[in-house]
Amino acid sequence: MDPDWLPFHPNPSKPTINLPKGAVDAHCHVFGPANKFPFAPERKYTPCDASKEKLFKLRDFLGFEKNVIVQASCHGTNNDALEDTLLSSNDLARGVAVVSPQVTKAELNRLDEAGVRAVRFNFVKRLVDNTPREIFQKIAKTIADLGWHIVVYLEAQDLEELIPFLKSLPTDIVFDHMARPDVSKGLDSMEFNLFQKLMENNKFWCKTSCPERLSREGPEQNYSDILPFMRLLVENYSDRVLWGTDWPHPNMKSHMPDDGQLVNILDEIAPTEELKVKLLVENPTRLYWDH
Ligand code: 0GY
Repeated sequence: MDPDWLPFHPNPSKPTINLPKGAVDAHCHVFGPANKFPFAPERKYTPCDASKEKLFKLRDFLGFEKNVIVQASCHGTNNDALEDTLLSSNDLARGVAVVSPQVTKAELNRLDEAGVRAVRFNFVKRLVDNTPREIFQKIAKTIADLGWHIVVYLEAQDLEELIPFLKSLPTDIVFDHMARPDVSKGLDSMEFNLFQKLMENNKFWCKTSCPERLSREGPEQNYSDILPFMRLLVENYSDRVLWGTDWPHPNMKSHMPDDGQLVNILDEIAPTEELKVKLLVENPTRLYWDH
């Protein structure tokens, strides 16, 4: 792994809140193990192994029933580790793959059979090389036929330019980590207003996840500066929000979060049982299991 890599928390705390039955951790990853599933040569970072066994153990410990596992950039377009995890999950996991434009129908059908329900388009420059829009368009057309959707990872400052492209895509779109708002600009920034306007359109969903990446205040202050962004989205778009731990928290530099603390934050961003059930059970189930 990279010399400055921060491994995931070795013993997270037990959450003090009870999650609703059927709760889904809708954003997490598996890495390797590298001796079985090598990382991609074109990767921008080399993480520590984060196995399916560790992920499933954490799921049970935190009180989740299911996972949605997102293919991370360090595995490129080789989805073998993801597929292997889905196949050992007992139908308790679904996947978001990353595919090349050369992907065959047979490969897509195999991934679908394993539990993949979406592809991810990554626009974050420190993670991936630029992909031409025509390539994304081509992939989008192919996966739309399977009833899959598209997950996008981008940063707030790139949103405006991407809007026409995102609107042109033929499937529902899920934004990772609320399209990474800049917390220092506050709730009323041009970018966050634009994002909310986009969320008025039923085609768009978002994950109200990753306080540890977006907060400037950090864990000592319970990430309190980013929580109003999350709560606003959960309350205003309660039928199209998802939540995930982001375990094993790739590329964290400031600190490694305690996953139990992240779960407890759900009480702040989805303060009623009804909101929690939508965020953690109904919405991810509709998007990933009822298809
Ligand atoms: C995340 C965030 C990150 C990494 C990736 O694909 C990835 O490598 O998604 C990041 O570094 O911000 O969602 O895990």
